[in-house]
Amino acid sequence: MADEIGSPYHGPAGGAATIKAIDDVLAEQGLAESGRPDLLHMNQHDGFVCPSCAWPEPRRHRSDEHLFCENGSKAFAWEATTRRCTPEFFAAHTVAELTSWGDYELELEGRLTHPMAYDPASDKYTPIVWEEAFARIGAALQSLDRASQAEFYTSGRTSNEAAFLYQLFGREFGTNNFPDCSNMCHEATSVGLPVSIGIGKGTVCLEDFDLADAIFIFGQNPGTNSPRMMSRLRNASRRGAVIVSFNPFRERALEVFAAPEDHQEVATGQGTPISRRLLQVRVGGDVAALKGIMKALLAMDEAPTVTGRNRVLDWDFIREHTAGLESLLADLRATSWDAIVRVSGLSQLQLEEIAQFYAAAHATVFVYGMGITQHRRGTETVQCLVNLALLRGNIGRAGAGICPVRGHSNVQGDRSMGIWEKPPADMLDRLRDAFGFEPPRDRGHDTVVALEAMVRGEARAFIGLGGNFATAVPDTPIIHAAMRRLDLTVQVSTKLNRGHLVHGRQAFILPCLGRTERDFQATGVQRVTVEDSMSVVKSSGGINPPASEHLLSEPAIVAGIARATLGQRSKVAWEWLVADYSRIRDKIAAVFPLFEGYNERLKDPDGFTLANTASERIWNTPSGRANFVVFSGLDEDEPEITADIVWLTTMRSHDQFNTTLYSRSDRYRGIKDERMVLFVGESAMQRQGFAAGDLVDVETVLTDRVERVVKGFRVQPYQLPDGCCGAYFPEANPLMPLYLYDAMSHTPSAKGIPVRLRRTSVPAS
Ligand SMILES: Nc1nc2c(c(=O)[nH]1)N[C@H]1C(S)=C(S)[C@@H](COP(=O)(O)OP(=O)(O)OC[C@H]3O[C@@H](n4cnc5c(=O)[nH]c(N)nc54)[C@H](O)[C@@H]3O)O[C@H]1N2
Ligand SMILES: Nc1nc2c(c(=O)[nH]1)N[C@H]1C(S)=C(S)[C@@H](COP(=O)(O)OP(=O)(O)OC[C@H]3O[C@@H](n4cnc5c(=O)[nH]c(N)nc54)[C@H](O)[C@@H]3O)O[C@H]1N2
Ligand SMILES: [Mo]
Repeated sequence: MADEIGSPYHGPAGGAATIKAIDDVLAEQGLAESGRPDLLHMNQHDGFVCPSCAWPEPRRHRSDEHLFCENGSKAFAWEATTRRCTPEFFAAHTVAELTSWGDYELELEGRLTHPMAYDPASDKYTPIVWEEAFARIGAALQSLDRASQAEFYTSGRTSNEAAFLYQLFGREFGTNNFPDCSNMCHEATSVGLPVSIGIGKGTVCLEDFDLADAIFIFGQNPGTNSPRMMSRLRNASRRGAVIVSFNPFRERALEVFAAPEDHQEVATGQGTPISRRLLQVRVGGDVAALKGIMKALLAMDEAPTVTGRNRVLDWDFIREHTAGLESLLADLRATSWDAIVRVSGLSQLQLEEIAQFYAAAHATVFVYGMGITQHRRGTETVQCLVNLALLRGNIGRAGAGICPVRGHSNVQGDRSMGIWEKPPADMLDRLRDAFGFEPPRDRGHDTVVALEAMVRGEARAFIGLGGNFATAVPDTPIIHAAMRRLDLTVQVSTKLNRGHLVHGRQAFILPCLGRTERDFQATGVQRVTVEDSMSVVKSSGGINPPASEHLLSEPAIVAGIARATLGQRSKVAWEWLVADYSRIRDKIAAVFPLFEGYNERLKDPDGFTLANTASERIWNTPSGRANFVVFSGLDEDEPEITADIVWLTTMRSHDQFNTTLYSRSDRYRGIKDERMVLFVGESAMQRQGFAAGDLVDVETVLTDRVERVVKGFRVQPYQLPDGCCGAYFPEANPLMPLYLYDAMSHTPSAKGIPVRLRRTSVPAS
């Protein structure tokens, strides 16, 4: 029985199971023969950048070093698959029928092969030739009353070249409406860090992981979401660095990890312990934990010793480089340990011990992910984390710094290319000078604002450059209804997904090349460029033939739509740019000074690193200093936690990439072939009288009048802090209210949803 409902994972993360998982996914996608040799090209100089996460690879690595991981292999197999989703498939299924399919089944159909247009008479997608698709899309966009009625969404797999052309098109068309996946992800970083340290990106490089004495990991699950980071953590742990993780879930890879390339660890099943402490902070309790550590640190700093004072704050750094310390100290003094303990779910002793680890470490790296950013006060939480770093001067020196782990492999690059609803004036000036048109100056729509415009019926057209917008966003039932009222939906995609089924009056699926495929244009084979989580820009070239002869590259598709929409009035030589991507890069260099000499600098096969002021201790803030920013109060997630409210967090399984499901299992959390699982802590189980395997309905506790219920989750008892539960994204997205977002960054609160649980009224089928 215990096995049927899933059991926790006892071996180390990684190890033999990883090797088997890679073999399994290659075989499933028809790549048993070709897959392994192809994977050797991943992240290598002559090959393609992994289409999965944004974790960087080492510079000047040995050429025989494997630079792929389990989940990168899944992403590769998912794209390089031999399965095809052809016009015959679409002829056999109406959209209404496909809507009843699961997300897993939809993508399993394989690569899209032909451009398709929705035919309302048959409720089916039918093939269309590219030029006609472009012409109809262009006509629909031209028919809008205002350019701002169109939403230009980008997902973070898009190359720099495609992203640059896309923003160029949107702006020449007349709008800054560029909602992107980053708005649901690290926007709190992009908004919070500039106030604190004057730049919206992380300050560390890979080598800092080898020099750090301590590594603190907040709300990030590297064993699943950036597995190549595990080798850094493993090395750090082995040389005695203190790793501390803050996570409501005891994620297996944060406990112990066996490197798949270490034959001994694989053979013995003995991994390397990773976290010295894994603190099961409550969902939304990170600010309280951070304040507790800072409060303990302050007490240590003030404690008299025989030799005078035992200074643990870096006073020289604070005096020379920072502003705002007094307010921070006043806030810490005014915050009681009782409150800290209650909200964090951690004891004073636990937090004091972490403060001691921190004080003993000469250099500390602060890693964080979605557990920090996807909260109602995510931006301020990021800033609170920076406060802790600044107290000991842990920014801008070796082995220390802030490490936001970005999601999609080029999400950071897309922003660098101007996929941004609030473009700086100087960027727009340079865009005008480079192309000779006047770009719009008003603020455009981010994801939340775009969704609101759809719900109000103001938005009329949606174009998605990659991704699965309709599935990834909050309040999915409400948004689906709104998107079905749009005049036009266009999706540039590699695989069939729910976004194609949630369509407007006119709808198009435009299939594109993936990163693993060779990209031929008029002047020959092209390479694209991407920027990783540590601001390293490098080039990527596909190795496989295209999945279908009818595919176009993303830059070619954007250019096709642009030409058809703007016609004679365009000032951009679209075809000329697409014929040779180095021409696009020259234009990028003209618009973005950080990319000066772009093509030249790419000659280094390791790519180049974009300048980062904060890592040089240059603080690009109005005061010219790094700022301590006070987080008022402790509760990241109001309203008050009352007895029957449980905080729901939503996260990824080990077998998914966002809305793409590689399987329905979640190895490290002991879940086999199911997704409608609700992880519930023992105390909540007892209070509610639930037993393992019970079916429950989850209802969002709200302040508006909309009912948000998802029925039929199976209860999985789990070791979690009191008052917390967890479910998978995107199954739980109907529970996530659109209005529940961080006011500063508009990041939806995917990691803090107040819910009530009750036994299911209608048995789930
Ligand atoms: N294989 C794979 N790789 C991926 C992705 C994928 O889906 N699959 N997605 C990519 C993308 S776009 C992104 S943004 C990243 C996401 O990577 P992560 O940031 O790791 O994202 P999540 O899995 O959503 O959640 C991270 C962790 O936060 C914890 N958590 C939840 N709530 C809280 C909280 O309140 N406080 C704290 N401290 N922790 C909390 C969860 O238990 C989980 O371990 O990964 C990228 N890489
Ligand atoms: N509840 C909840 N919601 C969340 C999150 C959460 O943690 N919890 N996380 C949020 C985060 S961090 C993010 S980043 C978003 C993700 O939102 P998105 O980035 O929009 O979603 P993905 O699932 O990554 O997109 C998958 C689709 O991308 C297409 N695709 C894959 N490769 C390519 C390519 O090379 N080119 C093109 N054009 N298309 C391609 C395929 O058709 C595939 O179906 O979701 C957010 N939503
Ligand atoms: Mo993300």
